[in-house]
Amino acid sequence: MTNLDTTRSDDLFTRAQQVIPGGVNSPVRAFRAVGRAPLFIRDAAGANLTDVDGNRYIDYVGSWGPMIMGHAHPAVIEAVREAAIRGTSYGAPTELEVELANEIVSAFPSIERVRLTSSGTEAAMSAIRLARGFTGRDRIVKFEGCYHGHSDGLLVKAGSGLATFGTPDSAGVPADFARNTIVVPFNDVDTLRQTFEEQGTEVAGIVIEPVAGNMGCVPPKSGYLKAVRELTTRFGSLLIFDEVITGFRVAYGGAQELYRIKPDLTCLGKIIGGGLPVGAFGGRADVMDRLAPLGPVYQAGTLSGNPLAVSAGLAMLKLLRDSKPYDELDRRSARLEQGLRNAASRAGIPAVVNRVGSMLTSFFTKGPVSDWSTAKLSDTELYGRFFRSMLESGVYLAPSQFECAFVSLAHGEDHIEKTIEAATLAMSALR
Ligand code: KE4
Repeated sequence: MTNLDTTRSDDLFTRAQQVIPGGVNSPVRAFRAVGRAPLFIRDAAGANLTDVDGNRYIDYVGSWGPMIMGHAHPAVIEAVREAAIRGTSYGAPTELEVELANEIVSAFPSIERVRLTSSGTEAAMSAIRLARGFTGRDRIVKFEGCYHGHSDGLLVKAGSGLATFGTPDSAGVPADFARNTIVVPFNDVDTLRQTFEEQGTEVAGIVIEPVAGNMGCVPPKSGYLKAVRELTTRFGSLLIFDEVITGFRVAYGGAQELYRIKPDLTCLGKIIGGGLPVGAFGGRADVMDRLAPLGPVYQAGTLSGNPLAVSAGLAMLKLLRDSKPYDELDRRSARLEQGLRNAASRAGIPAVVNRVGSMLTSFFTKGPVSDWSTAKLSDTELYGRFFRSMLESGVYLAPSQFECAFVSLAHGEDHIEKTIEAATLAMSALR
């Protein structure tokens, strides 16, 4: 039952499904995890989205992370407009790319060289190829519940026994491609240590979301990232931080600044493109300089460093560098976290809220949620009901229990309080 008029969205969805698989260009957008048809968006500004039926929402998806300063920020829009007038792509180096590379290098001391791509998937895929090329080893370690884009070798789930070779987690991924990916639980030092004792000298690298965002928000346990760093150093494997979400999100220098860990390689995306298609990977010069055209590891991209995406990204990073909004983002997000927690306990609904900075998730389970095995105990049907009720109240959350809500600097006190009110109403209706 809904009192939202979504006539035009529904019509567009019917039409979209005739020509686009599932009617969407990325699966999570289909709203299948939350039991209703997706909304088609007309425009966005600040903290708000407006759908094609004119319904307005407080948006906590923020394009899955890039919109940390709010949608359609004037500085970003102006930068893109100015760049577009000079042409949309040259397929040749530009001064802007040097500027953005310098901005990233100065924000991330572990990054001495950086290469831009057009997506986070490309960044992670390329960083792994580079780790393999640099070490001459084939195996990669990834963590259950962490996501690094959709390259074949990363669409892998844990093998039959713990720390054994992975098996494909998608049709179309040959078993052979999965064989070199070892999948172990996140936040479990003992299993990781055992894995390295057994096969550490075969491991080219570990790829990890330092704060997991793709099983919902799951912070690293105290000392965990330090143990991961020590193990990779001891066995000569590279440590790859996938900071596509956390880069410039949880701190200007990402999770590696927050937790004081120096990875060998870092993947970036989302915020560094200001909402335009972008990714990046960077790190130690002795590793990065193995990339073509200097070295034997090939990697390329027609639109890598595209002037529009780079202009948007530069404008975004300058906004963040000059305003350093992280304390304010943390304050507002803490208020939201507390409000969500109070709403659940008042309604007697088992829920736990995990938060790092301005990324947070309410898990409908009694918790704690510290890895995929505990995250997946969440009541996804209840989350679906909560999502739909929040939508009716004008709040647009991530259409999946296993994603994050993102607070932007455009989410003022009024937005946060309205969200808490809506959550209190929604939770009480869940009983
Ligand atoms: P893209 O290829 O989607 O730009 O980035 C892949 C990626 C890599 N690493 C991390 C940590 C990521 O979170 C992502 C993509 N994130 C998802 C949402 N959690 C994008 C949303 C979608 O798939 O539609």
